[in-house]
Amino acid sequence: MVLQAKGLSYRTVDVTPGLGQVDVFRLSGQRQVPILVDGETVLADSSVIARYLDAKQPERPLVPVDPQQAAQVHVIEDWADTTLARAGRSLLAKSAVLDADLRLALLPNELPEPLRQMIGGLPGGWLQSVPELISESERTELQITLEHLAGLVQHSDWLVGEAQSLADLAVAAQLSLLRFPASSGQPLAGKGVYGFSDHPRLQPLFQWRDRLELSLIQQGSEVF
Ligand SMILES: N[C@@H](CCC(=O)N[C@@H](CS)C(=O)NCC(=O)O)C(=O)O
Repeated sequence: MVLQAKGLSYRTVDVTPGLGQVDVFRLSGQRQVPILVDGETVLADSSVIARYLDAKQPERPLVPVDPQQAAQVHVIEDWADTTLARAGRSLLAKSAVLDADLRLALLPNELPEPLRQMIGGLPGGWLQSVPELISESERTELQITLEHLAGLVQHSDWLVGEAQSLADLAVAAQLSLLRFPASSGQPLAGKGVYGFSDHPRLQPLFQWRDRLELSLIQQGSEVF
């Protein structure tokens, strides 16, 4: 999203969990994605990558010059990368356990059919006993915060100030765990965490995320 926002040309490489992470480790010394490879420079961690790209391509700054706004962007980005990311991952994992359709949609396309059928057919009763990874109060807090954000984006397209910032991209990216965007393609698009993805008060937030994605495609086509 940052590369698109910056109008920088890039190539993405999908990483298969497990084996594919060996290459990630060899390149970056750690196993998580995303990593950025820019010539001799290899960077891990989305925040580090975003700041590197912002410095490399100062047009359309993602961290505002105004120190007060820059601080707001930092706080929102950090919340999105930690609290929202953790909650999103936990809720999605639990939903995938309970919902065979979602579970199948999340599987890589190249997975052999017999394995796909086995994973899709795991018995619901046994799976129901998988514990919640976040507490009920964390879930409620998340719902309240997301409703605040939904209210905010009904008044402005940007979470901070009068321009797109890293805050918008960080929140939009993590919202994908709760309701997959059109760019996820079929069969994932529109699926997500039951209770969030379909919550009426959160729809303005997902619609904002969808608008943002579309505008990023436009910005990405204006490569510098
Ligand atoms: N703080 C990191 C978190 C990266 C992260 O959580 N990556 C996940 C996928 S979104 C991952 O690679 N998980 C595989 C693993 O931990 O082995 C960032 O913002 O880039």
